Amino acid sequence: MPANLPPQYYELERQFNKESDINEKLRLAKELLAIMPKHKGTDKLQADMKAKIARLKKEAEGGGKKHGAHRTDPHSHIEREGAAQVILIGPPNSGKSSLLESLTNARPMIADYPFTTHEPMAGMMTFETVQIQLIDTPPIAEHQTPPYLPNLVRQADLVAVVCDISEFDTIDCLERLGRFLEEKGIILAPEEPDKIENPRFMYKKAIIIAHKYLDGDWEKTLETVKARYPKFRIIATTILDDDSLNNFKAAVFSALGVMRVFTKRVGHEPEYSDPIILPIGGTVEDAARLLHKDFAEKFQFAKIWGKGKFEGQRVKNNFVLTDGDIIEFHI
Ligand SMILES: Nc1nc2c(ncn2[C@@H]2O[C@H](COP(=O)(O)OP(=O)(O)O)[C@@H](O)[C@H]2O)c(=O)[nH]1
Ligand SMILES: [Mg+2]
Repeated sequence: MPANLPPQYYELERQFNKESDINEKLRLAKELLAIMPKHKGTDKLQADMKAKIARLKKEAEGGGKKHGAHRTDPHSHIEREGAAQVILIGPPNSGKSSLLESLTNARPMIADYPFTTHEPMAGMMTFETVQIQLIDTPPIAEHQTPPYLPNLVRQADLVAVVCDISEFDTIDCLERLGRFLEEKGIILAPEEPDKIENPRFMYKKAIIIAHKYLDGDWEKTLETVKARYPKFRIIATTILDDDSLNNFKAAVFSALGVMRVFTKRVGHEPEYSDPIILPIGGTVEDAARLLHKDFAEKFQFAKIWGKGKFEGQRVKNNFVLTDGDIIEFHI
């Protein structure tokens, strides 16, 4: 009985055979199984693919390594620190490392020639007492992109695409980058969709950093970028202007879709230096759970101070918080 596989199966299989990163290979194997038509003619293929997936899973977890091949690259995961992880990606020389250096305590290599950055590097950026992790990466460029890069993009909470608007080929660079990620199953989007239309793709929220503004023919290029990507948040930055760097921080915070809630103990001032960070729309109970996993069951009620509330208003678990609220738990 013929297998009758759809054309995209063969395309995906080609990618699967080429791929050397173990986690990416595992993902592609799962996709291959998912799009395989399920009937008698594919019984054997399905069984083979399930066996492959089991083997790859073992390898990815570090066991069952064969011939020393397909080892997971140590760069394919960076431990998240702070409230969120934001990855800076872009073509060579666009200014990713310079942004990391200007915005965090990290000290990456910076030079006016491409491919200075060989490894990802993380640093912590502070926005109004919120700690956000930034990751600088090697460039995305034809045949030179490190195989672990798509994995890092998948794991990040937000993608900041850094392009150089003092150059003439900004749009080409952005389009190439989009195509590269799409081939790896990632679609950069201005917002993550509520409903996934095609499970083959992972949608990642992204903002565009129009870097090196005030240089070259930047005004014209910025307009072109805005016209080409009308739905995306676009922030013009240069390391030479602190206001633009502050705009970057504010835009990242806003794009993350999170809010800060400050806690206070009864009879004490609020603790402004260490807010609880939770998704917009989060409730009193969510905040309690983030404070400690058992805490949500323990407290009787909470009091809230903030915009549009009575001072010290008494609220229940399901009360929806807003950015900047102060909360006092009563046990
Ligand atoms: N004019 C200008 N040059 C910049 C700016 N940011 C970085 N550069 C320069 O651009 C070059 C590439 O920077 P780098 O951070 O290494 O880019 P990366 O390859 O994307 O990491 C270096 O010569 C930097 O000094 C900026 O805001 N304005
Ligand atoms: Mg660099």
